[in-house]
Amino acid sequence: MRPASESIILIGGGGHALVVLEAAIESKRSVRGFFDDDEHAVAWSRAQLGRLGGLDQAARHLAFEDSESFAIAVGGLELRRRVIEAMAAPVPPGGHAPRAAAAVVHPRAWVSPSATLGLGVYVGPGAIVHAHARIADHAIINSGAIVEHECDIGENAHIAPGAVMGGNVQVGADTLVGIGSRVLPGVKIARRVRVGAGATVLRDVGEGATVVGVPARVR
Ligand code: JB2
Repeated sequence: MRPASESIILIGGGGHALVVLEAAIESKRSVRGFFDDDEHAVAWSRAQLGRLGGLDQAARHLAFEDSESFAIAVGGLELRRRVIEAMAAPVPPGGHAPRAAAAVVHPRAWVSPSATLGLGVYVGPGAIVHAHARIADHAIINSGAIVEHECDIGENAHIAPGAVMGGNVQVGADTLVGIGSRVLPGVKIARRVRVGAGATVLRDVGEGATVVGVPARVR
């Protein structure tokens, strides 16, 4: 059980950080600050959250800070992957492994009690994660997305706002399922795929492909 006093820091200070910040605050979490290379990032200019340093400094900070967990709060999947790797890097002398990443779930999301959420997952307002769905570490289930029963969403995948995954859909690691797209029940989407906004995916999609349109075709 996480101590009530534990605060989290956000790694990233742009638009995605704003939504993670608000979800954290709405769910009564304390957010101490953010890391971003841009001193004037919107987490500071719009939300007055304090900047703690550049992105490269986050892992070192966490290695020497006992009371803080973290959430990756950049939206770009390649940059998110780089942060995941930085957090898993060897611990500096005298430091310790970072605390486990914090899942941030907006209180207006609905997550089935039989679903499982990994570390560092973000679930936005209006999202539904239904029965026995599995959401792997650091995945994003963004505002209003629907992840139906028994879906399997991979590590660092992003189900964008309003996207709908039918039952038993599989989405691989580092895959982006774009805004408002639809994936039919049972379809398997591999790793590092891009599904374009508004696409309707009827068939399985292979690793690294980009698919667009209705019905979705490889581009
Ligand atoms: O290559 C990079 C880099 N790219 C962006 N290296 C480093 N060190 N930092 C980078 N950044 C930082 O991430 C920028 O300084 C910026 O503060 C932040 C990205 O902010 P932005 O608002 O552009 O995007 P985001 O990643 O927070 O959110 C994106 O993804 C969300 C899921 C946007 O497309 C949002 O609209 C979207 N909802």
